[in-house]
Amino acid sequence: MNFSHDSKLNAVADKVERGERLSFEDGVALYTTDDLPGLGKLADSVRRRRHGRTTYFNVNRHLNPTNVCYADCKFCGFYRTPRQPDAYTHNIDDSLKVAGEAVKEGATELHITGGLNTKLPFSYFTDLLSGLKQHYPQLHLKAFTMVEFDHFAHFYKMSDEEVIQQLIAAGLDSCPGGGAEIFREPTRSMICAHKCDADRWLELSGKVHAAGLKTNATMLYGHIESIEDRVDHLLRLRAQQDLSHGFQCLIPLAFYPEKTQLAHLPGPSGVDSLKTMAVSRLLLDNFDHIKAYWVMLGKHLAQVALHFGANDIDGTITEGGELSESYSIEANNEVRMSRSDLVALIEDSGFEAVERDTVYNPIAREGAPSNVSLV
Ligand code: V47
Repeated sequence: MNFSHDSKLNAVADKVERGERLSFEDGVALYTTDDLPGLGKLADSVRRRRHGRTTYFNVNRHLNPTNVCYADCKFCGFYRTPRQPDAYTHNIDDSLKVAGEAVKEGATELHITGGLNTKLPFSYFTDLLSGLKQHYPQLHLKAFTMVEFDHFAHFYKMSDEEVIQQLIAAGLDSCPGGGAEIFREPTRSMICAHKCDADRWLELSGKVHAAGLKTNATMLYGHIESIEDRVDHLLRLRAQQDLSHGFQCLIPLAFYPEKTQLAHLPGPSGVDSLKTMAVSRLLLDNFDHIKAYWVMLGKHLAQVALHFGANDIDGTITEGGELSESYSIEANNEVRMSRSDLVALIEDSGFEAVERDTVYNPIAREGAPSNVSLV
């Protein structure tokens, strides 16, 4: 193929065309190319081969039962220590209220994650899930990261399998992709020393997949990590997916420095975010979906990201969420899009908007095809 002035990009493009798996060196070559449109075109060709013009979104809501956390991650502006005045833990009734509002708004998914809070018994989490399931059986409960699973197993002295089975019995349907951050050391220990390490995060993902649930994966980029850290991260995810096949999508998360211990850093540029989207699409040949998370990218860059390999834009979110309660890249903390806002955003960038459930089944709303706005 000869569509780029960058000979290294041309060489990778040839491999992509032949359907060959890309290497670590290919990942670095993609990241370091100065041919941004060429990189985007290559990722877009893969995206269109897999998904055509379809871009998925969902109607969801985030619920963070507690912001109390001992992990002290340098990139996090959400967590509080128990004595801080704005530390909180919702009781189950508060959470049920949030779920009730979400259902009224047409949500199909509740995305639940929270801090590692040593004041709560394990029954808090099973009661939360079973209460939600009992009152709102129509809501898919996408809950708890592999870091929370690790905390549950250690803190409540249970085996991983017991944790997984008890949460499933209580109503867990799938898991979000948080806590992956950057796998490679020493970077991981520099930004989140008190979280489980990469091998453990991947091991738990494999165990959840073996129990029959889908999970997501994330990569937090644009802080202190190197290009090599990012490529390593993506290839470890790819290797785990070869083993356990349960990851649905990757969400590259653009670091937002404000109100964190890394507030002196600038965060990633737009070009960096677009490159990350494209490299993720190209390296993760065994992941179906790449998500452009509009909350952290901003609505406008998320639109462009759809041309750089992403085929999903996440959901309506509504207020709340560990990435939105305290801050958002969006001006004046407006972390909410209606269903029709999302459809318009996707269509404006030249794609067909398809509402999905959490596990990527298209949803047809009563009286309207899945790509027609109701709100
Ligand atoms: O693990 C924390 C990241 C993650 C910041 O699975 C930050 O569908 C940017 O995983 N700037 C949690 N990012 C959120 C998450 C997620 C989000 C949306 C969809 C899904 C999904 C998962 O948020 C954390 C961390 O990587 N994060 N602080 C920050 N300052």
